[in-house]
Amino acid sequence: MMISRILQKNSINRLTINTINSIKQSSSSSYHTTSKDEVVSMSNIKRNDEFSTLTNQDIKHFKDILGGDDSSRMITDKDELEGFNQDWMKKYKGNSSLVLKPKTTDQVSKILSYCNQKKLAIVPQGGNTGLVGGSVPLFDEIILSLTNMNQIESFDDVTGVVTCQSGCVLETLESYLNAKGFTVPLDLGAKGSCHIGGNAATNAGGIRLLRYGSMHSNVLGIEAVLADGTIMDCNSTLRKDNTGYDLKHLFIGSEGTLGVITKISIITPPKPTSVNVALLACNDFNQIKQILIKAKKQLGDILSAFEFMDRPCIDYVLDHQSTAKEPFDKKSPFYVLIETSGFHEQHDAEKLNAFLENIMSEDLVLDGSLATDTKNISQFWKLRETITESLGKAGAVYKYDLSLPIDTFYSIVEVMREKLKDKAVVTGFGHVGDGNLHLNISTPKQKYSKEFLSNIEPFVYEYTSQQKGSISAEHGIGYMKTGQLHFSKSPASIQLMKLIKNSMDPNVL
Ligand code: 2HG
Ligand code: ZN
Repeated sequence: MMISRILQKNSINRLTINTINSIKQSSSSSYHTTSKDEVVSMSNIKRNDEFSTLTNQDIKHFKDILGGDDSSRMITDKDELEGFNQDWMKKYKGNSSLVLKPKTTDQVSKILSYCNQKKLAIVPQGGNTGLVGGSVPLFDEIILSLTNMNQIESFDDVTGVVTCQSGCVLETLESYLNAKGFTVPLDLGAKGSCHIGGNAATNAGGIRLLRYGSMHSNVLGIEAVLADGTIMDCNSTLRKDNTGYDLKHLFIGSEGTLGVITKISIITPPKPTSVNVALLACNDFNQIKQILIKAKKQLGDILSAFEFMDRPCIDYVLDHQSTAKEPFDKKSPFYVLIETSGFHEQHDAEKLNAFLENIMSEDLVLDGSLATDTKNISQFWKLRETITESLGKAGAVYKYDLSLPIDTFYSIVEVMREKLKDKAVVTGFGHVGDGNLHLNISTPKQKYSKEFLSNIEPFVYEYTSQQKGSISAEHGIGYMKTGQLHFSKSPASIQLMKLIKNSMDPNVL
């Protein structure tokens, strides 16, 4: 029935759970910048007419499965469909006429089994916060929203393992765990909207990866429904289980191409009780590199985030966030945000202070400020976490999420500045502690344009490939990078992925 955009570019039919990764969506902020056109016209791929078109009889069948057709179970209203058909950047847009909102794994299984038999294309959708067009239809695929699958099922305070349905919002899960003295080992700007199932499906990274590792390290079990409706129960809560292939890992980061994740078990750590954040101003990227080396050695186990942003990022935040403040008296080319989290206030503070004194004495920073209380900590984080939203408010942004070697980490930003001159504002920020650069090329007050895109692609991908980096560090492939996988994966790897995909979803056309 379904086909992955990763593996076969020219097909519409896919089983793609939301590419959820970033963009905080709080009720007070809106991400929808005005009047952007789709950067990628859908005309270069054709709807495959071997797939069926939805009929009233199909809708009736779904109504029977879901136990009714009120808007909490399915959506057919044109206006309501709008938000499901397009991504938050208004960059990718489909034309679905039906959203299904199951509540149980059994309902998901019945829906997929029916779609498989009838050759109806389907796209799973979580919080729809992705950045690569992975969670919206390309054509008229049915949207399978996981929103109603939001129950937290169990928590074990000895092992720290929490089990929940995949549509649980990350922030809701975090609040639930905080009340028990635990925390989700994942934190993203999009936590207010993204779903834990989407986080797993896209192997979301975020700001805690440095401390706790990726979803591959923290997910113990997954229940997923395959394209033919088979319920695959890999939802173990065991820390150790060495019986054959560890199949849950197939679903993590597969962006829904192999199945719809319906349930998940995650091992969660105790919530740190002492948190400090330092904001530093630096003159060049080499200083950031030296500070990172020292932070790893001197802060060790209390280091929980190491983020950087260049000056243009700060300018965008100050322009678009009314409560953001210039952090220091003098502007600097670079800023580093270091977070420590631990359980011994005095010990953690001493460690951090010794580290800060050391980097100051070695002239690695121009200025610095330390926040130990919640209000100031969140002010510092705001400077980092609202960059994406602020860039989005300015106009069309071309986003590249790259893993690069630390020695050449920032060069691509400089190369692109040189290449584009005054045609765009080139910014760099991201999870430098994890070797992950977010290269954002902003064209204020402009719409997405294919012509402009040709100044950037395939150059950025070729450059990344030459550096032996990754063209997608954490945002996934989605629609955006379907044809670019070869820049980061060998032909043999792509071939094996196709084999896996085809064996799990034989209706690939
Ligand atoms: C972040 O780290 C997100 O803030 C978004 O991954 C990055 O907007 C981006 O390019
Ligand atoms: Zn990121």
